[in-house]
Amino acid sequence: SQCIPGAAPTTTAAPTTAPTTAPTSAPTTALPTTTGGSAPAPSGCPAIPTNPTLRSNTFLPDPFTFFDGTKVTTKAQWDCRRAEISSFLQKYELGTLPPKPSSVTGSLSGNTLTVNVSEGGKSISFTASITYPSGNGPFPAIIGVGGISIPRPSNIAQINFNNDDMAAQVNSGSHGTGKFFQLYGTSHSAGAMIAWAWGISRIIDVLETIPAATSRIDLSKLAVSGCSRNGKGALVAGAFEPRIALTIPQESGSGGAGCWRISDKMLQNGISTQTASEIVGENAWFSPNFNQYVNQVNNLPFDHHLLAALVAPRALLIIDNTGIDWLGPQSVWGCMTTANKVWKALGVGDLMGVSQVGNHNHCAFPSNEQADLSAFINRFLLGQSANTNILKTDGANNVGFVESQWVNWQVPTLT
Ligand code: MCU
Repeated sequence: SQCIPGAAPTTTAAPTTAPTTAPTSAPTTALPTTTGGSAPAPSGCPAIPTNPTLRSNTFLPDPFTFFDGTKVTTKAQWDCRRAEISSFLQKYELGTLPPKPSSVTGSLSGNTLTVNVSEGGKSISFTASITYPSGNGPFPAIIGVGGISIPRPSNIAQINFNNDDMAAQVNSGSHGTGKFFQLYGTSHSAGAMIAWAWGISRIIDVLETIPAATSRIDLSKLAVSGCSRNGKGALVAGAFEPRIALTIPQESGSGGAGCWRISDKMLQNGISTQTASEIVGENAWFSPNFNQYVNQVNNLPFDHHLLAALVAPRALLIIDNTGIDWLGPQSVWGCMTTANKVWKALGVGDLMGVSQVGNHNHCAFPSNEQADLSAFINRFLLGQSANTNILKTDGANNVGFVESQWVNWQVPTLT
C-alpha cells in the first residue's frame, strides 16, 4: 500500500530538470500576493526578493537573517522575515496560496457545513462534517485533514476536512485534479498541500459568519491534525492559517516535519528514507515548481524548520515515530528541535514541542505519548495550565543528529 512507509517505490521517477544556468538576480520588489493569503507581510517590511540568486548552504538556513543578510533582532522584524519565508516556501516548493476569494458563503445544517466559493466567474462548493460532543458548547475543535489519528477528547469537536476532494493525492499525476483546480485552473502552481490549506481557511471563513451559539464551535480554540501525508498537510495548514491556535502533525515524515537536507544526508549514509528527489515522483503534494530543486536542496533558501517556524508564536506539537526509517526520524528530530529555536527567540519555547517514540505502527497513536498530547490540548484548546515544555525522543542515543553540523547561527532574544 502507498500508505505503508518503508516500502519505498522501486522507481524514483524524480524529474531532473535542474536549471542549466544559474538563476539571475532580479530587482527586489514587494510580493504581497505570495506572502500568504491570510497572513500578508506587515507594512514597513523590506521588499521580499522576487527572484533571488540562490546559493548553496549545507546548513539549515538561519531563521534570524533575511535573504539579503540583514539580521533579525526584534519581534517586528521576525514578522517581516516570516513573510519572506512564506513567500519563498510558496515560490519554490508549495505553490501560491491564493488570498481569500471575493465570495465565500455557507451554512450549517445539522452536522454538515457547506462552503460556497466564487472567484473570477467560477464557483465551487464543498462540505465538511462536524462531530460534536454532547452539550451546547461552544466547543474547541480539531480540524482533521482527512480525519485524525490522535484520540479526540470527548469535550472537543472534530471538523472533518475532505482534503482529497479539494486536491487529489493519488500519484504525481494528481496535480490539477480537485475542486481547488476547478476554481483556479489546472495549471495553477499550487501543490495539493497549499490547496488544502486554502480549503481549511475557507471553512473557518464560513464558521466566522455563524454565531458560536449556533455553530457550537469556539473559533479561538481551533487545532489542526492529520497523520502521515495528511500530517504534512496539517503542518502546512497550521503554517499558513493564523486562525489555527494549535497545530498537531502526526508522523508526517519527509515533506512534513523532516528537513530536506537532513533526509538527503540520511540516505547518503545508507538509511532508506524518503527524500525530496523521491517524493515528487510519488505524489502531487508539492508545486510542480519544486521539481527543479529536488536534486539541489542545499540551494533552497529554507528548509522545513522554517516551514514549522511560520506557526510561531502559535502552538505546535510534533507527534512522531522513531521506528520507521522511511519517515526520517533523525531528520524530524533535528529539523524540529532546530525549529524550536524560533519559539525560544520569541520567548515562548514551550509553545512548540516534539514527542517522538517508536514501537508502534504508523499512525497508531501510542499511549506513552498521551501525556504530551494532553498537555498541549489542555493548555491551548481547553485553557488549562499545563507544562508543555516537551522536547523528547526515545531515539536520543541513535538518532544521530549532531547540531553543530547543521546549525551555524546563534539564537537571538528578539525584543
Ligand atoms: C509519511 O507520509 C507518507 C509518505 O510520504 C509516503 O512515502 C508513503 O507512501 O506514505 C506515507 C503515508 O501517507 O502513509 C499513510
